[in-house]
Amino acid sequence: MKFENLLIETVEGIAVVTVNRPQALNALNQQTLVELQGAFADLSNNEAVQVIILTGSGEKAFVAGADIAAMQPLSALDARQFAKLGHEVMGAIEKSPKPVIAAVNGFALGGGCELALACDIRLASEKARFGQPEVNLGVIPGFGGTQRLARLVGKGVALELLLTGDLIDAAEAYRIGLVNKVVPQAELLEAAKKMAARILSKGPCAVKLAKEAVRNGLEMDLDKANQYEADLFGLCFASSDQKEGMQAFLEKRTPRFQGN
Ligand code: DAK
Repeated sequence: MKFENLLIETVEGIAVVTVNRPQALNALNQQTLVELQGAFADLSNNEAVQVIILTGSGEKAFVAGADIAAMQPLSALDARQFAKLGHEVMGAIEKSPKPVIAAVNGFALGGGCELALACDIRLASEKARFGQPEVNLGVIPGFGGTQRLARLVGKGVALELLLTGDLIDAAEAYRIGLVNKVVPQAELLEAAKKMAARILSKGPCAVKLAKEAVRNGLEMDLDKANQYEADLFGLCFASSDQKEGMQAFLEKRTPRFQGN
């Protein structure tokens, strides 16, 4: 697939996907969403890619939201279709078998914050700003923000952000658990790559199943979720990674995982 609004570079198993519409602070229009959908389908099926980093071009914005100019004239049915496409993209990221790290390099507002929320881990630069300012525009989040934000930071904090539309800085985002780590802007991509490389060195089957266990388990009650975890734990023992990982430990050497 050819991309107009995305840059994708893969080096040593780590794919960096950059949303590249700097003239609109990387806002998500229909085409960008379709491209993200295609990119994540490709990358999720590409065996050469093991970890994905998602970021925005330039120093100002990660993604400043859904594209307001494109949304303004939509009919109710078109808006529903647009929201459906956004949900599909966020779902594709969340369900990707590869870990996805958001490297938030600036404004992550509205749909941009929702995009970061769909990722597995969020690293932020000191310049990052987060918010769900949709209420300023007379709408509510349309790409899962009311749900994923509340699940991540809790109902009260999420509602404060959703009802006031206030923006928060990276330090506050870290304090409320919206981001995992804050680093200087110049070090952001390197920090994301370093974390990706750490994940890449682990047993690939286990990494994939751990993501699956957390994602699906959170939708279940605790008893069912623990049973599900036990099933996936058992499944690890069907992999050569488990044999190699434990053998390497016993032989006091670094494991050589095959990912099967
Ligand atoms: N969409 C389109 N263009 C945008 C944009 C956006 N979200 N954000 C910025 N831009 C454009 C600006 O219009 C401007 O374009 P020009 O005037 O140069 O042509 C350019 O990017 C630079 O922006 P500014 O001149 O405004 O830059 P400043 O530094 O002054 O301000 C800012 C930066 C990020 C504070 C400001 O641009 C801003 O407030 N942007 C809007 C942020 C925002 O409200 N984001 C949330 C968008 S709403 C749904 C589906 C989806 C959604 C909701 C419902 N359904 C279908 C139900 C999702 C909604 C959203 O994400």
